[in-house]
Amino acid sequence: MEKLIRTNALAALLAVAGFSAPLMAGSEDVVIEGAWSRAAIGVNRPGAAYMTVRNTGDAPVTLTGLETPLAVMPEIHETSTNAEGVSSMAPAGKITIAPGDSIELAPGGLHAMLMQLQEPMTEGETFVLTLEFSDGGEVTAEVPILGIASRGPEG
Ligand SMILES: [Cu+2]
Repeated sequence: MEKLIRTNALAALLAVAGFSAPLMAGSEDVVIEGAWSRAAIGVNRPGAAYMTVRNTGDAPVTLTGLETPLAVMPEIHETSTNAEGVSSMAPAGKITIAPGDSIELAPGGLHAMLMQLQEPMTEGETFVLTLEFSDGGEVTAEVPILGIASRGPEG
């Protein structure tokens, strides 16, 4: 009994000192690479942003949502093409990225849809896009706005 009490006291001490398992696990190891978006005329049509989201940690992470001052309703979408060759897009829901794995947000596939733009997307400017994860963590990227016909940072 005495030993049990001592063990609990030690555990409490370690917890206070920060040695317990962190509540947030995973999203602090997420890295965003190659973020970009296209300029758009006006704010009536939604914009889109593209990037690679890499999980460099050893625990899976789940992307649950987006936040940006540029758009009222940012959302991860996925474009798919049916048997007739007609493409459409729909919310992609939650996306889990395995340890060491990454997801591509690129034209024709997954993308960050920026609905209800608050201001026009002007070439040469940047905006902040925050990715939200199921562990409560957030990862923020500075997204450059490229030319209206751009196909990515390399052209
Ligand atoms: Cu979309």
